[in-house]
Amino acid sequence: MNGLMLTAVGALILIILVLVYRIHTLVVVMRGAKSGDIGMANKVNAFIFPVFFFVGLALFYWSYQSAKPYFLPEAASEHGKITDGIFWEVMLILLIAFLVTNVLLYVFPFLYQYKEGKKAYFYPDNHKLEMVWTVIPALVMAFFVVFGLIEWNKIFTFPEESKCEVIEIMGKQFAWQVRYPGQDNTLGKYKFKEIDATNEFGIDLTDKASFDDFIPRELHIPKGKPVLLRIRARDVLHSVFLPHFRVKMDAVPGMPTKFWFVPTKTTAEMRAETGNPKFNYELACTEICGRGHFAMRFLVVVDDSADYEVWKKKQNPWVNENADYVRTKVPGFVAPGEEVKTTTPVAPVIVDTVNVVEELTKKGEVSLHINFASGSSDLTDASMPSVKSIFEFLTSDKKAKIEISGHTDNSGDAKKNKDLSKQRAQAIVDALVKLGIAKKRLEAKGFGAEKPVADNATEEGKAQNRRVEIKKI
Ligand SMILES: [Cu+2]
Repeated sequence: MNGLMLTAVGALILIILVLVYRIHTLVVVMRGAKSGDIGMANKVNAFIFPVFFFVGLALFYWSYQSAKPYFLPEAASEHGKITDGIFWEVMLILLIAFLVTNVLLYVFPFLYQYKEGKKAYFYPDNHKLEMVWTVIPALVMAFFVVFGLIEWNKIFTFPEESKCEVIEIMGKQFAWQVRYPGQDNTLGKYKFKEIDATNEFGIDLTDKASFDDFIPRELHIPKGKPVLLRIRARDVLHSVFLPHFRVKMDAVPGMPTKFWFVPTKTTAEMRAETGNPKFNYELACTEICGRGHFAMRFLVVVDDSADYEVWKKKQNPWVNENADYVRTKVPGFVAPGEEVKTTTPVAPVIVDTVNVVEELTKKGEVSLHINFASGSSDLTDASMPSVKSIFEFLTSDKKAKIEISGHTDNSGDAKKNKDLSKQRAQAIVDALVKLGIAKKRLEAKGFGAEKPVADNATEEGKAQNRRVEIKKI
C-alpha cells in the first residue's frame, strides 16, 4: 500500500469515528440528558485532538522518508546549489512555524478542556502580542525576498558570450534539437522561412557563420564552464527543463529566451555519486505541448573539458552532412572530402580514320584527335593506335623528323591551355621515345587555343579543335 492510500484510509477511519461519536452524543441528548451535563463526550473530544496531531505528524514524517529516495540528487550546477539552499532554508522556517502553531492548536483543546467549576479566562486582545507575530513573520519574509532577489540577480546576470559555450536549443512538436556554433564560435543566422523537412532549424545559408555549425543528437556540455542556452520554439510553447541542473526556461515561439549555468559534475561523477552506472542527465519538456509531449526527452552528457573538446572536434558540420541539400541553395557547394559528380556533358570524341603513314608521306602533315584523360596529359588506351601509326611512319622513313603540336579548344584559362597542349605533345614524344625513336627526331610544341580549325561555339567545333598536328620538318 502506498503512502497516499494509507493516509486516505486513516482519514476515513477518523471521519467514521467522529461520525459515530456525534451520533452517540445526539442519541444521549434525545434521551433527555440535561444541557449542563457534559459527560464523557468532552473528554474524548479533547483527547482526539492531540492524537490526531501526533498521528498526522508521524504520517508526515513517514511520507517524507519514503519519498526521499526519489528526490533529485544534489544540484549539478553552481546556481542550483544556491536555489536548493534557499528552498531548504524556507522549508525549515515553515516547518518551525508549522510545528509551533499546530502544537498550540491541537494541544490547547486537550489542556484546557472543560473542567467542573473552572471558568474560561477572558482574554480578548493583546497589542504587544499582535505586534510580535506580525513583525517577526514580516521580517523573515523580507529577509527571504531580499536575499532571494540578490541571488536571482546573480543568476540572471549573463556572462560575456565569448566566455560561454553558446548552444542553441529548439523545441518542436515533439523533439528537442540542439545546434553548436562550430569552430568560429558563432551560431549562423536563421530565418523561419528557410525551415523545411531537412533544414529544421531554418539555417540561413547565406550566412557563412552557419557553415561550421553542427547538430548532434545529444547535448554535450563541459564541466566548470558557463553554458549559455539560446532557446526557441518552432511551433507551440515548450519548456526547457534540466532538473539536475535546476534549469527551467520556457521555449516560446517568436520570442527567443536564454539561460546560463555552470555544470559542476560530469556524467561519470554523477554515476559514481548516485551509485547508478546507467545514470544519465536529461533534458525534458515541462510544457504540456501536445500528444507527443512525453517523447521530448533528450540525452544530456557532461564531459570534462578535455573530453568535451575531443567530442566537438568529431562532429561534422550540418552543411557537410546535407551537401546535396545545401547545393540546391548554394550552387557549387562542396563539402570537404566530397567527390563532386561533374554534370558537364560528355564531349564528342572524334575517331580518326586517316592513314597517318600515307598522309605524312604524301602531304608531310596530318591532324589527329588523340585522346587524353580529362584535364591531364596522360594518354588513354584509345589513343595508342594513333601513336603507333606515327611510330610506323617514323620507322618507314628513318630520316624524317617531325614536329608534334598540341591544340585545345577555347574553354578555360588560356595560359593553362597552352601549357596543357605542350605537355600533351610532349607525352606523345615520350611515348614514341619509349617505342625506340630517337629524341632528336621529335619536337613538341603547344599552341593552346591559338590556332582553331573549327568554330569553338559548338561542342563539335571544340572537339575538332582539340587535336594534335604532326608535321614533317
Ligand atoms: Cu514540448
